[in-house]
Amino acid sequence: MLVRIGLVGKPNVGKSTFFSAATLAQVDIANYPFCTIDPNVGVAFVEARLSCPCKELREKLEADGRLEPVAEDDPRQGSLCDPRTGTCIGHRRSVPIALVDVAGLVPGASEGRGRGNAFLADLANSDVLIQVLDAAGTTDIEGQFMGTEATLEQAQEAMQAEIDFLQHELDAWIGGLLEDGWSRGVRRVQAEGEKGLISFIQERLSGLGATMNMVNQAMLEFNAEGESTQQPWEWDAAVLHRLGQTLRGHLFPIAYAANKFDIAPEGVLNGFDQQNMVGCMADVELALRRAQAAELIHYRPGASSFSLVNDTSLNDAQRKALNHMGARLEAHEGTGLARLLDRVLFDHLERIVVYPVQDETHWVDGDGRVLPDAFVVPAELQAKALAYHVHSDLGDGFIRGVDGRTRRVVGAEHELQDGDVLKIHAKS
Ligand SMILES: Nc1nc2c(ncn2[C@@H]2O[C@H](COP(=O)(O)OP(=O)(O)OP(=O)(O)O)[C@@H](O)[C@H]2O)c(=O)[nH]1
Ligand SMILES: [Mg+2]
Repeated sequence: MLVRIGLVGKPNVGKSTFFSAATLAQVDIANYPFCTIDPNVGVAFVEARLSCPCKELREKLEADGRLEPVAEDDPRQGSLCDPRTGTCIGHRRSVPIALVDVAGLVPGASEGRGRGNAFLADLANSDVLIQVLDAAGTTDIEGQFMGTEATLEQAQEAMQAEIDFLQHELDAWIGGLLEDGWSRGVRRVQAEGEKGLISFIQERLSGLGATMNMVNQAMLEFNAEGESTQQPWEWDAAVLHRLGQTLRGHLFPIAYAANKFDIAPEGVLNGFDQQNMVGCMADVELALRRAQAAELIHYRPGASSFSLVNDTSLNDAQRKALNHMGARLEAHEGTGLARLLDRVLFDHLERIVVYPVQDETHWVDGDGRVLPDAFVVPAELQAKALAYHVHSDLGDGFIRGVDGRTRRVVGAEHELQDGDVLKIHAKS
């Protein structure tokens, strides 16, 4: 199961542009609101933080004299692996994630405005949200162009308003689901105490992907805040709304793409939590990815420069456009998209990349493919749980694992680290 990232935000901020740039899927992009109606789902690739283990394989083979050093013109720049999905070039291994581009959200969606609850349902199964913001401040809260340039202050205020309104919509949505039949439902489980309450809430919110663990965490936080001295079945709408707010933080962690950064006022990110927000130029990324796909340029997503494949094959307009983008790319050290996805996947969601193999010596599968799989899994996943990720039979029959580097035998509960190579032995 791929990690699922939902792109949300008000209309016309560049969600579809971001989606299209990251997935290279063809979708509708237009400078008017509600261009996207049905959600687009696609696969994007994120570069693993650590080098692919095929780097170590190569080093060993070279040291043993069994392999020549990398040739200048090697298109794979030395990579030896054979990825089933994604690519590996210069030992930079890419791993897949699912991106969901949804319709623009307008204030009042939780009461059914715009696409209303259908929109919210599109997001329900996302592991994390990226809210795309208009950092240029040129559109109003419903995505209409205002026809004027924003000052720094106006742009920042508009961004804050966008952040607040998404949170508000999510809170109202969750609060509404809790309110529905609350006192009756909670009374039913009151004999079971706190545990009954937690499972009741989890059931109410299971459609949003709520797990017992998430609800547990949220309740700990809610109780610590001392929000209510009443019994849960007496909680009124206001208390439930506050509970909804606390739950929202656990159900829908949000990172921010401050998009249209190319035309945003200087310093627009100042004052925002920049661990959680990255300036983005989705349309520049899209243009570069397309130019790359058309073999006009060499560009690696995330890079702060690109090179021309063949200068003479370009017309003047293309050359001019590429020069312009090159300058922006350099000034902003990349378009921001790859940086944001990297942070969301590895920092927010604390995922790691691990490499299951069938042969712990040569790091190949049964068909001799070198390091075919790079799995994105939660940090410290246990060896047996990884076996289940590979195949349920492998999990059921798990006997032991073998660390591909140390060759040490590891048990079912062995916790995996980023970049681990693991052989799994199972009863067949
Ligand atoms: N200047 C600038 N314009 C951008 C950027 N990204 C997107 N745009 C433009 O913003 C407009 C809206 O883009 P879309 O991707 O259709 O926006 P959306 O958020 O999907 O809109 P809806 O589907 O209507 O909600 C288009 O004209 C894009 O070309 C960017 O980084 N910089
Ligand atoms: Mg769209």
